[in-house]
Amino acid sequence: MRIGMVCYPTYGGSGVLATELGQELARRGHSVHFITYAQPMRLDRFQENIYYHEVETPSYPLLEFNLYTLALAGKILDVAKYEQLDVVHVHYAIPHAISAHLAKEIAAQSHPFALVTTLHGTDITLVGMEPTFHPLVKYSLEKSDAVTAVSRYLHEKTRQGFGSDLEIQAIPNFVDTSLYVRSTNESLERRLRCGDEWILMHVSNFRPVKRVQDCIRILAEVRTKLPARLIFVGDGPDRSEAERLTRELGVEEHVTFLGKQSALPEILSVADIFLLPSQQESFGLSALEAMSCSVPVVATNIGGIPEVVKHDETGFIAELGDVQRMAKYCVELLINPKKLAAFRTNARRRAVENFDIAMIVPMYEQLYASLNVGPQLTTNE
Ligand code: GMT
Repeated sequence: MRIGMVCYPTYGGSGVLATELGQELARRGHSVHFITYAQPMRLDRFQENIYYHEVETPSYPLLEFNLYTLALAGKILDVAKYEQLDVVHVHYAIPHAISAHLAKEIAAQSHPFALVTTLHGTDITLVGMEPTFHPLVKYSLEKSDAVTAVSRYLHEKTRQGFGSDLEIQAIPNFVDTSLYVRSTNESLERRLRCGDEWILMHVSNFRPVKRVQDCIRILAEVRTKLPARLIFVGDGPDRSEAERLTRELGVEEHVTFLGKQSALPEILSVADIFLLPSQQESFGLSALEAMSCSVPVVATNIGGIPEVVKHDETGFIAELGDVQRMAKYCVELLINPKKLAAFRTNARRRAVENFDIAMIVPMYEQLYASLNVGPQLTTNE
């Protein structure tokens, strides 16, 4: 099949997921055309069957505001026509689903394609609920040929917020468990771990919903019992406040900010516990990637997290903001080597058995095939 993949390239899990999906579809022989405003973060090597089309937004003195939504529609139209796309698969509804719908309408007679929209989280739970956007999102979901959500939680939330008659398929996020696997890297270990400190880790884009400050409070609490270090991977709006809080709590010597990094499996392999104290999380892809590297997760009982992290088995789940309890769970694991080892094994097993890329990507292939598009339609043109 010829698939157009539309996503946010640089920021967050929806772009990561779209890129990994596109790469796996390309390995399976499909042609995948990424259509977005910058090179997707994890699309950093040449791969057969992968193409990238950059969306450029024209500027003109009259156009005070960026017209990305329209520029994207125009680009989708162009790629659909010249690359004869069978499917355009958009990730994160706003504004991608609207742009793709507009392109689909214009292309309806000359080069029809199917539109698949995958919902990731705040496109439904936060931004999509804005009164200005809500009717647009609802309309674009109704007009998509298929809508998927990355968890059962998000599936339910979407039906509650946008209509119980909407047909939505829950297809969980996935991880390449052959890439995300625990490895030993002694020099990295030496650089990241100081002495006998346990390592807590958090990976995110530091948006307020991630509550990175809670990670620091958890560290401070754990340190009253055990030597521990917190390693942050990623960057974003709350980083400065996080740095300030480390100083306020007197733990600045025990917190490392690595910033944005691409060698995630190696870095995750150094962690003893992954922290995800989020306020909103439709799935928690970063937790899954950690679990795949045999790292147990301590997280909040929020959104789709319990679908990923099994309480008292692959990690622990606590109420939002309950820093004391999350710290207690960390200590409980760290002082009990047998339990920590068992949780590590369970975490890895859960990732492999339930969320491996080889199990989930065929679900998308089946979905595309069910839309009656593909080579059999294009041969008559
Ligand atoms: O919805 C967002 O806030 C953005 C989105 C993203 O692109 O980072 O994150 C969501 O999608 C991820 C991939 O499906 C999920 O793992 C995250 O849980 C989800 N984030 C939220 O729901 C806050």
